[in-house]
Amino acid sequence: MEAINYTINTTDKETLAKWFHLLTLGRKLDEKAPNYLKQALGWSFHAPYAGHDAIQLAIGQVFDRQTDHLFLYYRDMLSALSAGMTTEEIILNGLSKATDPGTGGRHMSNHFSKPAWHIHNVSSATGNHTLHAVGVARALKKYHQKGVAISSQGESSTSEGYVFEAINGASNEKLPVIFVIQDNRYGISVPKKDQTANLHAADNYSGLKILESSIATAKTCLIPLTP
Ligand SMILES: Cc1ncc(C[n+]2csc(CCOP(=O)(O)OP(=O)(O)O)c2C)c(N)n1
Ligand SMILES: [Mg+2]
Repeated sequence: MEAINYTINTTDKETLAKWFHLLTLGRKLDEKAPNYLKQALGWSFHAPYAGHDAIQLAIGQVFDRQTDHLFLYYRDMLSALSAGMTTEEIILNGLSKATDPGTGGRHMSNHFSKPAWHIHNVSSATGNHTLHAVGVARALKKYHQKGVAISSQGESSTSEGYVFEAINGASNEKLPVIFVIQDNRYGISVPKKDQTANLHAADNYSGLKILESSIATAKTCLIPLTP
């Protein structure tokens, strides 16, 4: 995966228009989703992504559905749209319809998935899909496949023991996996300082070997938000 530095001056208008479309479309759906919930039409819960826009746009844009594997968390609505899922597909999941491309309406809302495109179903145990991503990355390496696994989560879920298992295992076996940690300073209602030892959750893993570049990536993914 190539690192490219985009600026407003060097990015072509077509690309900027595509991103602007995704950013505005995503916010519309982010605001609409809780109304389905209030109208009792579905959407078992909604955790808005507003404020996570930049990193989520980027996650979807770097994802290559031919080679990569994407593991999103419940707040990743724009990541799903940016990766190419349609609003209709997301609403079909939210309203538990049989034509939901992920699970045929069996999973909770905001469990964004489309297995045909390698956007995988994840567990509702928060952060647990880090292990799934590492497993897929292990297979990519073993069978000499191109591509990477991209796993996304919030900062507080990195406190879970299985997240350590995943990151430690990926480090030990040098696996092609990117852990994106979206830091909004809260684990739902718990402030970050009560949940994680370091200011940047990624720093809790800084002793692991060969992880420097991943941690740098995670740090650039940290976005300051005003609560
Ligand atoms: C194992 C487990 N424990 C608790 C929960 C309930 N829960 C869901 S999200 C969440 C907080 C996660 O915070 P963070 O990882 O920072 O993500 P954010 O919602 O802030 O983006 C909790 C405690 C859960 N889903 N799974
Ligand atoms: Mg958080």
